[in-house]
Amino acid sequence: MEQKNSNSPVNPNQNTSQKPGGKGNRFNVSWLYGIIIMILLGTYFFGDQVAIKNINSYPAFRQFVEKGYIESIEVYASKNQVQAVVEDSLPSLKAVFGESYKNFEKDRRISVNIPSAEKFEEYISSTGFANVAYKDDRNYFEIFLVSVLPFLLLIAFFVFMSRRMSGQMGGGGAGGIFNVGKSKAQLFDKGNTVNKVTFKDVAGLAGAKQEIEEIVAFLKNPGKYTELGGKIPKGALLVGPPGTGKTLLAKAVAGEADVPFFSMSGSDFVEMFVGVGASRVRDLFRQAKEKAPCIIFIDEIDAVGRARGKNPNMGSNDERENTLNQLLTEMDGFGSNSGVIILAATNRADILDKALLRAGRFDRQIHVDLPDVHERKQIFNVHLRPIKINETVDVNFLAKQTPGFSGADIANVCNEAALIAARKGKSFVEKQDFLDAVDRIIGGLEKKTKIITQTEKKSIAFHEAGHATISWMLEHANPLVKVTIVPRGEALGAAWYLPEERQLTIREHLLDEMCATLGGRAAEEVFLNQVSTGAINDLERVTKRAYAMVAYFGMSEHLPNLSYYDSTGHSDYGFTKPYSEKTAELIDMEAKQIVGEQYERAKAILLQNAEGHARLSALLLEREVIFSEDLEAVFGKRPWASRHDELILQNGEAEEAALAGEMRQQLPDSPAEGNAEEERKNESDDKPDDHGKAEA
Ligand code: NHX
Ligand code: ZN
Repeated sequence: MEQKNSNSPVNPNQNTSQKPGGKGNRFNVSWLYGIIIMILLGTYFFGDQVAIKNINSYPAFRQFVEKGYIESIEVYASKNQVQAVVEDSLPSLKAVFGESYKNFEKDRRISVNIPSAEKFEEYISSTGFANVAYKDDRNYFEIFLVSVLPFLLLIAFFVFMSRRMSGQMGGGGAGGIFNVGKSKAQLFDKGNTVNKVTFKDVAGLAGAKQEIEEIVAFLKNPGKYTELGGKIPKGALLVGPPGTGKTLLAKAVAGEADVPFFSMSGSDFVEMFVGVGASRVRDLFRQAKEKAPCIIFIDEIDAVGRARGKNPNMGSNDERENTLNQLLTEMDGFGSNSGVIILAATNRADILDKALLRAGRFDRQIHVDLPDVHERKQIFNVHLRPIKINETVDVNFLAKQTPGFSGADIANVCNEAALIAARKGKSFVEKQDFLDAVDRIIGGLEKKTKIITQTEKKSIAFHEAGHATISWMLEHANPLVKVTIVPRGEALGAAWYLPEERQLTIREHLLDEMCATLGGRAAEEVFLNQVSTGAINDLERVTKRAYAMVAYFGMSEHLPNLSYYDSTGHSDYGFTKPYSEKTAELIDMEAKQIVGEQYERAKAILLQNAEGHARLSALLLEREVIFSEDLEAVFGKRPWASRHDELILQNGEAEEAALAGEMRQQLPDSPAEGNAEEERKNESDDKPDDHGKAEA
């Protein structure tokens, strides 16, 4: 299994932007309102239902009054009701409440309906009963509830909805269906210090940082450049694979230059309404010009910037093209000294419309590559800061174990390692947790519970041992780390390599790797006399490699030095291939021949090392995981120096010493600040900065 990118967008600094008046706040308030309303309603409906006995008969009540059982009376004219308190004496209580008088002893209230308030007044004054109170009991609360509350609720609902809509649209108060044409750009203003990112927060990316520092210089001091008649560049394109920190870099520019920062995604321009994209572009630039000097950042610009089709009737996307045209005009439209600089990020510069890339638009391309081993170390240092590690963790080792990982992947490794350690109940994150995290990210989840028969297990072990044997025997195959027959992700077993980060790949590398990849299937055939479907992934990779060698790299016998690779992206090829049918057949033949040769080679190597392969398989079946030390014990030391060894030879001991020095710094009790300081110094030592001199 080879190291590959899982492009997981995990960067602690990247996505922490918060809109003003964030969601959490509003939710609390609306909960509060809800609770208050519930309490009010509750007290209204259940509040005064304390035991009041209703006397259904008005004559009976008159009897009570006349017999002197009643202490006081309250008249509720609007309800045509009377409430009375019964005298606190046993005979009165018994007479009024009957046998259950004990329940009413505390609150001796009764109520009765009366024909009308006037009639009752007449009657009561005739009896001479004095303790009567007339209550104006028009229930204001009830009136309010019936007449005003519905309107209030309605209004509150509308306010809530419109606020929520504008919240979704980002700041600026734009929102609702009437504002589709407004730009959705999110504005990070100068004063915002909470999410401020500076170059210090960006580890690695030394080259890109240097180029982008120039843009900061333009923004900070435009006069210096314009005085000599130069023009400030309008835009820069950040190009690089996912997760390498393009957004982070753009934020750092804004943070360093201390200017407002408009951020939006290319797909934000597109909406279901026609013409919206173009008007959003216009609105964005209008807003930006008001805030100049400032930065506009458009993420994933390929969503709008893809090359416009040549055939206007077929396969073209009018809406997107209109948006792109508007973007092009806006970039041309304002003077270059207006102080708006546009940064855009993409992972595919080749498919962008050429008009976007010409001088005066995105005239600079800044390549943000996957980090090399040194940069990975710096990135690890950043992400390890919040993690409690112990002395078993060595940053250099981690950096070496993670070729092909992006910054986001490294952040993911650190987080995953912490989670694994926590699951095991450790108080520190250890080296093994990091290794497990790397394995998990490359290979997926371990599935120890998969049910596998002994025969299947044997096939798996033979297959993996085949990979291991051949990659050990071939000079240019990737160095092996370990071989496992523990199911993980989709695979039942895997041979783990540490790909060398070479800059150039020669034919021998390709062939040896293909041979090693075919070793699994070859071992099944040679030693078990059967083949399984399990090799599908191996075969897919080999086939693609073979076709690439023939059609792209010009490395085959009958089609030498011809490449049908198309880097322009104008693949009107889609249907028509750039070569004849005859060539197509030839490509097929050549690819078939290359794969066939390597398969035969793999079988031959396995037959020569049958004994070693058998020992490896047995070891695998016994232990499930074997490491390169075990292979060394079986086959003896590999006689070839790895690329890493070569680099160390080349650079002498200086590098090793430097690495050792930084290792010390990584111990948890050393202050993090000093650590970062040291790092920056090392960086500038490595790469003498000749641009800086010219500017000063
Ligand atoms: C299946 N899986 O699909 C079972 C569960 C030949 C011993 N019935 O070549 O595990 O057969 O050297 C990425 C990586 C599919 C994607 C591996 C998608 C493997 C792996 C099929 C070992 N190791 N094959 C290998 C394997 C399989 C598969 C993959 C993938 C086997 C082989 C998978
Ligand atoms: Zn395999």
